[in-house]
Amino acid sequence: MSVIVCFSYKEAAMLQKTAQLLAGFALFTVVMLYAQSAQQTASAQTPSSKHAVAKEKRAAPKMTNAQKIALAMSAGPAEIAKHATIMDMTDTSNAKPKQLRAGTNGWVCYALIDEPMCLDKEWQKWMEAWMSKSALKIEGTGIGYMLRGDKGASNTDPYATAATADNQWVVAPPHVMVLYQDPKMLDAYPTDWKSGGPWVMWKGTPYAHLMVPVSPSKAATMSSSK
Ligand SMILES: [Cu+2]
Repeated sequence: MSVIVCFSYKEAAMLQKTAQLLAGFALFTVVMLYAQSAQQTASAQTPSSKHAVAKEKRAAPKMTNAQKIALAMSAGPAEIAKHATIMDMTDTSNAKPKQLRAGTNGWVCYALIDEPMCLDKEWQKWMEAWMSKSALKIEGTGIGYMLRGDKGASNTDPYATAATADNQWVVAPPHVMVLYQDPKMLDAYPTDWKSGGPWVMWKGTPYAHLMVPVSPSKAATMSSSK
């Protein structure tokens, strides 16, 4: 009896152990299945986010240096652009423009998507000051060319990146830009861009300049209301 008891006790203990083991195994299995499904979910997400990144890269224009140089040169008169230094500013996430070609005439043409420009020395100083939001001292007349027009800017806020209800968003036609050593010269012109004639952009800021449309076919337009 004692043996039997002992046996059955042992048996019971074994059964208990087995049950514990089974329960433990079941729990282990559940945990493993859960982990596996979580892993599958994660791996299911990985390719799609990779895909999104690839898509984004595809959307950004992949230009050769020759295309960037052609873009930059299209902003100015051929005789000026031909001998100008070319700077790459197609990658707006990269704050530092990269030189693509050295020039000989003191002009710099910038490869900017949808708004290339060719700038003389005074305008280059202007560009540096504007980009670094620093003071600017104009020491002579400055001429800049944007013969392809631009993709839009606020007429009042030099750092606006999109149209708002009251920032006078202007998409300019092909134009020449003028800087005066004496900024009071700008007072002779209106700030109204709708007449088709020259107007002052960013009046009252250190970066105020004259915009002179050179294309009669396209008047300056405004993409926001009024
Ligand atoms: Cu301009």
